[in-house]
Amino acid sequence: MTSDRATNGELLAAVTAFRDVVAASSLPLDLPSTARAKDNRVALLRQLEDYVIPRLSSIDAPLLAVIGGSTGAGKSTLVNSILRREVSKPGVIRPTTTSPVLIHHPRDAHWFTDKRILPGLARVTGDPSGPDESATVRLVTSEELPPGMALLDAPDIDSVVSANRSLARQLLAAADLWLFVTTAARYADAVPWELLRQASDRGTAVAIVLDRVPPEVMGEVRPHLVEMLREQGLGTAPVFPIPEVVLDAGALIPESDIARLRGWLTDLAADESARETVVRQTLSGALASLDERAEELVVASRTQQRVVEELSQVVDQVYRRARTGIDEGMSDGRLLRGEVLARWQDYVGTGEFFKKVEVGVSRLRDRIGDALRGAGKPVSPEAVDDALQTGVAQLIEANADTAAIEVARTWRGLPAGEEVLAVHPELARASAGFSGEVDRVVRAWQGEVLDLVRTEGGSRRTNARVAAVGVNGVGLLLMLFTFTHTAGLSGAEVGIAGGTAVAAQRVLEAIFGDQAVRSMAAKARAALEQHTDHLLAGEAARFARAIGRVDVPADQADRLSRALDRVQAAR
Ligand SMILES: Nc1nc2c(ncn2[C@@H]2O[C@H](COP(=O)(O)OP(=O)(O)OP(=O)(O)O)[C@@H](O)[C@H]2O)c(=O)[nH]1
Ligand SMILES: [Mg+2]
Repeated sequence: MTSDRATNGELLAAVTAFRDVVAASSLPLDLPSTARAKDNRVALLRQLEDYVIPRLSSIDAPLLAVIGGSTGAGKSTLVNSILRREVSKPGVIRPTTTSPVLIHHPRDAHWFTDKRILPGLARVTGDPSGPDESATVRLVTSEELPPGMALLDAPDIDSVVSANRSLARQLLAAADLWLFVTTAARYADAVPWELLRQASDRGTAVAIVLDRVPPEVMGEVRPHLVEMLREQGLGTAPVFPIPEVVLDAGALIPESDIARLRGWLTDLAADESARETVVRQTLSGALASLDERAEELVVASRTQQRVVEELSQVVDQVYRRARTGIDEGMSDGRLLRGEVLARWQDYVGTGEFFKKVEVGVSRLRDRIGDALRGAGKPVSPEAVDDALQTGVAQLIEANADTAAIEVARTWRGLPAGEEVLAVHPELARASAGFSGEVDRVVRAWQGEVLDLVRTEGGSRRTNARVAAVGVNGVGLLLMLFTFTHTAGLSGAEVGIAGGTAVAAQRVLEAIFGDQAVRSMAAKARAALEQHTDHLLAGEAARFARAIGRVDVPADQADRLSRALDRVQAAR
């Protein structure tokens, strides 16, 4: 095997790099279309770590023959019979073997005491003192077995104990050779055949022990089994029938009945090139099977990536619409109707104020103060402020709530959306603290508008006018004007609210001049939009976080593809 060392080196490097990429990959979404790839990803990783990498790293290590099959098939009895002593306890209590027993020649010990193979299992040696410990492999030496080959007695493949089942599969995946033990009574069972099909798909070397065959059915059972093997692409697998004998507890199968199987195993162990053939067969089968499984993982990664993108796009679109909805609500004059209008009219007094506005700017200047003081009545602008605050907050909350409902509704129709929502049902509404947050932000904005009025006052004359009306009153006018001005509506165009807007505009212009008023309104509006964007971004981020937790790295599929290409090139 020395001639291939350079190739092996490159192949090992490529496979190790591939393993790292597979290990780093994830398929976090529960999609029906990628469920199989998810299972296969784990199996692929196992196969790389338990077989391909250890085998490539030490191509000269002894051949590992794993004895697998259903519980009670007689695996442990067979192993003991081959070795002519009890190395693995057989038993009547099913399942008996719960942790694997690995038997090797004393000279081969160094191959198995380290973690080259089955790194997840702790090594124990010596006779078992108590019950099997989980996650261990018992190492037993035997001179009966030639150097160059090790046997592993595995737990049952179709165990009622699920840990046994998965351990048995892991052990089979680590094998150079599967020695499948079945019985005359059970050879047609489904589970062993499912595993044999996998072995066939992966090109794993397989031999079958047809155990406990009553002599009178031998002529019928054996050809049937051979036929079944052929159908599954395992026509070349040798079959070793062993006749049923009466066995006392712990007794061994007579030498003569086991001789053929023993001979085959010891010949294989002694013949380096035959051993190499078996190892190479299983290794190239395993390497070849990487392609399909890796491709499946690549496709599944792309699918999941696309699904995550689809889900995120919905969030972007819906929240962009919410933003537009809020903008429109702030521009079309609707905020100035209803409660705001009623409070405004309380504030300025109905007919009087508008008459004063109509009189004209020059006279108005002198009368602003009176008008806004409600013709002598002490009226504060706060009631209008409150109404406006409520209106703006409701507009933002309603749009945010609709957006959440809309995203949830659309997600339910998309792959994986339902699952994410099942984990995060709170996403279907605006977040719990949102209303309070909006109130706080809108109030803060109102404070900023007052600051704007104070800083824009500028000249002494302007300051004097502001003072005449009161900062709060001017601030209120600016807010009202802000909600009509920026959409390009003139006061007259906004219907019922028109009077309000015209009044606000005229008074503000009288105080600041029209240029300054426009610039102040633009600033106030920009500030509110910035706050709104921030609030909506926070809401949208909840969805991003929910998918973020199941995010598929964007370049995962490409990285897998490239790593696989390198393995293929080195093979
Ligand atoms: N008569 C007879 N009994 C057998 C033979 N092989 C095994 N047995 C009995 O069948 C029972 C199960 O044998 P085991 O060797 O423990 O079976 P196993 O496949 O290792 O079972 P698990 O470890 O549970 O997977 C024991 O009571 C054995 O004595 C055989 O060839 N003939
Ligand atoms: Mg057993």
